[in-house]
Amino acid sequence: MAEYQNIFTRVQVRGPVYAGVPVTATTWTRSGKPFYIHLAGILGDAQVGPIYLGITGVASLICGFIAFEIIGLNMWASVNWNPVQFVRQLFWLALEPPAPGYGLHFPPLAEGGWWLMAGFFLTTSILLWWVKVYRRAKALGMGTHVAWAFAAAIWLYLVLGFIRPILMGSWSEAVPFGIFPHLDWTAAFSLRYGNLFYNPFHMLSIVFLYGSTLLFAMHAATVLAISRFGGERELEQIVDRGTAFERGALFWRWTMGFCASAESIHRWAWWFAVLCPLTGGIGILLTGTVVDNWYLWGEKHGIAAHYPAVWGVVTDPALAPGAVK
Ligand code: 07D
Ligand code: 07D
Repeated sequence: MAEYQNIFTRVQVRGPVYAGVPVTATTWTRSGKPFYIHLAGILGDAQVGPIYLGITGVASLICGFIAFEIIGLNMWASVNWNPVQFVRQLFWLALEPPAPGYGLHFPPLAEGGWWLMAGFFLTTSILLWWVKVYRRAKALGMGTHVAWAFAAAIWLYLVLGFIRPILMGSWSEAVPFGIFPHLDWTAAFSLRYGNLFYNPFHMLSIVFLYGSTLLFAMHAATVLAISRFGGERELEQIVDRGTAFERGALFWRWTMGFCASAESIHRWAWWFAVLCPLTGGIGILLTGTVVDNWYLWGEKHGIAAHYPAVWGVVTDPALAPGAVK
């Protein structure tokens, strides 16, 4: 029998539209009359809305919009307000942080001031969105797992653009806004600090990145494979015997001798996902502050080969007299 392995859902979930459980103890209420969209039902739940924007949600959207406008208008200005060039070169355009000479001072707007302002509004927007996520979870009587997972991503973001630049004493260390410019920054950062591959926290971050996709694939595949027995009703199946989940568990016990439980797999998935930016942030924080050159660090700790002695002692080229600081 042919298996259904399409990305689209098999079942259109449709009942009478409903607003969900009552919202208590809040100043805001839900907005929008819920309705059905067939396409939404192909991807997930067919009901759209109502949305709870809330005061923090609205404030976050406003700040996000301001940041987006500052970035976009600066990019547009950089091509002399030419709309065709703006669209054509969009992926290559940038709003760059201040030059090193400005340290942590506020530079003129056109020389990094706009970058600082955009960063301020983007960060405010992200933090307000975090508050919204946290408060909606509380209002629903849920755990705050989503908020803390989001916080792990925010940690890496803050290390990259705020905490590390402050420790280094210069905004110029931070990431520019721009699609390809931020990739150029990533490559340049790795080169400047002696190859990020030798940073053990970059290694750990990659472990959790790859591990997350592996766990996600195993979990999703298992649940889909047992959904014909009701496997997607995960929770009641954790303790019940003879369920779809027991079959899923048996599958893994038979294939590799050990299996997750319906609860444990989600704990593993959560931790793998969270540890990716958490360890990554530690790695970035140590770069340039504690370790100047990860290749030389690797040599010292026996994980990278020594250069042949014919060239004498190898020091970090970035620290050589006359090197551009
Ligand atoms: C699929 C959820 C949806 C999110 C999306 C991203 C924006 C940016 C641009 C206003 C998985 C929305 C994009 C809001 C709009 C402007 C100027 C999440 C999903 C669709 N990166 N990065 C991308 C960000 C860093 C790196 C893509 C953000 C670090 C590499 C996108 C941040 C380093 C590659 C993007 C950030 C780094 C990318 C797709 C913040 C090291 C790619 C992202 C806030 C970690 C890939 C052209 C994606 C690409 C890519 C956004 C930080 C490296 C534009 C918002 C500085 C090597 N990054 N990135 O799908 O195609 O994420 O680039 O820190 O190859 Mg990046
Ligand atoms: C960026 C968290 C912030 C995002 C937030 C979201 C919005 C969008 C959108 C409304 C991603 C805000 C959202 C604003 C609103 C809408 C639609 C998470 C972010 C808060 N690396 N590398 C990593 C690999 C190399 C470098 C991590 C692989 C080279 C640098 C990851 C390879 C050089 C940094 C990883 C590789 C280099 C990293 C990122 C292989 C370049 C980082 C984890 C196979 C030449 C970052 C410690 C993450 C880090 C990072 C993978 C190679 C540079 C595991 C697989 C050697 C500078 N690299 N890398 O979750 O933490 O990011 O490093 O070659 O800063 Mg790397």
